[in-house]
Amino acid sequence: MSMNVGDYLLQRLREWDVDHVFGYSGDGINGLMASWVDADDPPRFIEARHEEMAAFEAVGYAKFSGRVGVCAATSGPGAVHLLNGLYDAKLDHVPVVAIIGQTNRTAIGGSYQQELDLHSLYKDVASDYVHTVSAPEQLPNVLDRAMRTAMSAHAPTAIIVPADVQELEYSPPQHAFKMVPSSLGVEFPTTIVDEDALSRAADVLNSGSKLAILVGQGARDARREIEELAERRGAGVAKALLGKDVLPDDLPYVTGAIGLLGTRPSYEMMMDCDTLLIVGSSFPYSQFLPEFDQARAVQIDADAGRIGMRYPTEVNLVGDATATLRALLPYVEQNSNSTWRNGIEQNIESWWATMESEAMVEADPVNPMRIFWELSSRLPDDAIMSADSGSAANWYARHLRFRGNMRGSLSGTLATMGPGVPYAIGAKFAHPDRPAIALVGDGAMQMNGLAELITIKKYYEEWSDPRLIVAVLHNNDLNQVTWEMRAMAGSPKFLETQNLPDVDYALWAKSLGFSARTVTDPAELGEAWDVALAADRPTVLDVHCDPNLPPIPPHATLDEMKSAATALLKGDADRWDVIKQGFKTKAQEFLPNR
Ligand SMILES: Cc1ncc(C[n+]2csc(CCOP(=O)(O)OP(=O)(O)O)c2C)c(N)n1
Repeated sequence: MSMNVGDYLLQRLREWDVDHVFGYSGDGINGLMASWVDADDPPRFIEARHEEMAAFEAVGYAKFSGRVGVCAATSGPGAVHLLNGLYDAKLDHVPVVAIIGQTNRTAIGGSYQQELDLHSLYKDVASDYVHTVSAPEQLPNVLDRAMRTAMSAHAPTAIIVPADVQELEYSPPQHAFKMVPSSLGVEFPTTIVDEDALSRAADVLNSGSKLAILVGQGARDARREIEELAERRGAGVAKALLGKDVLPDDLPYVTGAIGLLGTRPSYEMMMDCDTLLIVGSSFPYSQFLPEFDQARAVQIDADAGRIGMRYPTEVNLVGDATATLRALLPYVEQNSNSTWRNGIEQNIESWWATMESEAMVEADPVNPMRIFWELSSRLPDDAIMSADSGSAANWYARHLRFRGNMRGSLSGTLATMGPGVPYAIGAKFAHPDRPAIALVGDGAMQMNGLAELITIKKYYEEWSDPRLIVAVLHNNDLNQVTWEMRAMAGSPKFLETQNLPDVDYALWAKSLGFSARTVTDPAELGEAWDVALAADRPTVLDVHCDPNLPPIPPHATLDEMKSAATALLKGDADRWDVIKQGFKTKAQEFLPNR
């Protein structure tokens, strides 16, 4: 039976085990969609409300499944809309393949309708691989390379298929001149450096008595090995934001997040350690790592191009995190001195007590930290969390205690607003049997989340576990930036840019048939979470929370404090509430519960 290029493209995706393609229609991909009409799933076409959301869903799917995310969009505007989601993939090193339409070959170069120079447009975002299929014989190779390159470079790649090419009869590459054959699949090596390098690395780690370990998303499969190393050396472990789910927070030596959104125990551990091991992280803020001459350091990373550039490390081991740690462990000596480790454990214990007191500080009406605190103890062991960029990212990083097999992610490097809800949708397609929870500011909700609730409505009945909870931090403020302006620019809140129009998020959710609840009393929060976690459908929790609690890091510099004070003196509309709430919150760090 003859097949056209669109049919073959779907067949090839199926052969690559692609289950879902997140996208949006348009005549640039009409041929492909026509093929979908007759094709059996997989792959299933999942339609978002906007191509940027489709790209975020592909990124969320890839992050939570460990597989390649695939998205599709029409030429011109559809291709433009995908870009922010693809940049999110690029910066967080996530494998995503974008399939994009283009005007017919006969019109290319003719300033035709919806014709853009897609190669120039995608040159940066898909710098690892972007090509146009202009003849059917090219297709297997271009698609297969896009898949393999996305996997090996952990990056977005793109294939452009003009609309008329999608409808051409497919003919495979011949055993002939100027033909490029192709093949499916790829097996990656497990790289480990040689014994001499392992022994040099171990010498560094064995030389100190105060080891700090920093893990990132590249250490995800190495949980057991990191635990063993930390136990043997009496070390503490801090987690970069994208590595929050690498180790559970109930291990007594896990200090939690690091950096601007980080914890005090992580900060203090880095300031006091004498040896440092970085595994699978490219955490960029060196001011949160030890002073450059303070610690002897080793780094393990799969990518030689990104190792040794965040700290003056003595030994850089390029290799798979799990295999390298396994090979390194026999060289690592037992540290019998437990003083360092005991100090870290005490810091962590009092830190969590402080977090609880901060979350319980009275606010007007709800303290946003309490949303996270009440959720934390109720989280099912298999929950998948997403957080949006905004104040939610701070509370996600600091207040959620991960246990069991919990997963979580956010836009770590692009730090774009908008992926909270679509990531959770991607998570549900990756794991329909697990609950997903999106923690999202009202600005992000107005930007993307409200529309994407419609996508949830379209699909949730297919998920074996229909729980997808969206918690909205309803503060009528673009709060994170309001605080950045105060703390960094010494500028008062600019009402014109920072205040948001009031929206009834629960009402909108109810109109879609979801379970929904508006929370204005902190005492109701626990029960609201219980009901949402027991629901037989998606839930929106619209929590009216106080914008005047500063998402100030526990180690805010004196300059930042002075800037914030100056901003308030300059006539910030919320100054008295800010002063009151800021003082009450900060005071918890110094109260006896520490
Ligand atoms: C696409 C995009 N636009 C703007 C920003 C800058 N920005 C970062 S956080 C933020 C405020 C987010 O407000 P909201 O979603 O309401 O959350 P809140 O901080 O108020 O909790 C803004 C404007 C961004 N990161 N991404």
